Amino acid sequence: MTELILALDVTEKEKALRIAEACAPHLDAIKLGYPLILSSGLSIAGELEELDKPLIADFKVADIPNTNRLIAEQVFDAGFSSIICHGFTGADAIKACVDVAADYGGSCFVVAEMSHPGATAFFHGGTAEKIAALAVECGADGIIAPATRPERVTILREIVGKRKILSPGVGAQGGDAATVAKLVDGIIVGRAIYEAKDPVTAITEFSAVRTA
Ligand code: 3DU
Repeated sequence: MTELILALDVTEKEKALRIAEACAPHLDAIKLGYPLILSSGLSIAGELEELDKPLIADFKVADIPNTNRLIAEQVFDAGFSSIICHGFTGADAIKACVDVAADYGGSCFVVAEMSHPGATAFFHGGTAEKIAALAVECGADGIIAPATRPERVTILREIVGKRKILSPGVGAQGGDAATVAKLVDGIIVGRAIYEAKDPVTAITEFSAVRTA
């Protein structure tokens, strides 16, 4: 089974809450990032709590270990169950997020390779592989890898083994849900759901991956 994670990048709070509630029966987790948090505040996490779905904080944390720790503590105090950090910052910075996640009984995912076209400039040439290995070494729960490049996901899977791979880039960015779902533990879908005329119909189509 592959999890279906909704990327709730909706900057209008009431609309975000409405979509989350309507889609909740068809999803496994909700990922919140800067667009919604900056427009609605961190307290939106508390308002989503009643849906009883894990909340993933996609802040792609990328600072020194102490600042990463302070950010991660805010995230878990707000009610999130997972945090996403960058990995190019190195082992100590990753570890800071992993350690806070463990303290709260949560999880930490490390961005190994991004999904947009420009990501190849820095993530290719061995960097994504190094980050994935570092994520494992630091005890992270998994990595983020691009649905837009299934062949890269396969390479990164070799490195992370049974650790989780969550994969954004399905739908609006061109990634194919069924193809990537076979390779990863969770697909992350945003615009293809929340920009659809009927988000519930849209998410129902993606939710086939949950039973495949
Ligand atoms: O393209 P979508 O609208 O389905 O949204 C994808 C989400 O995943 C969005 O929140 C984006 O910030 C996040 N993401 C990527 O798209 C690619 C990455 O490498 C990492 C995160």
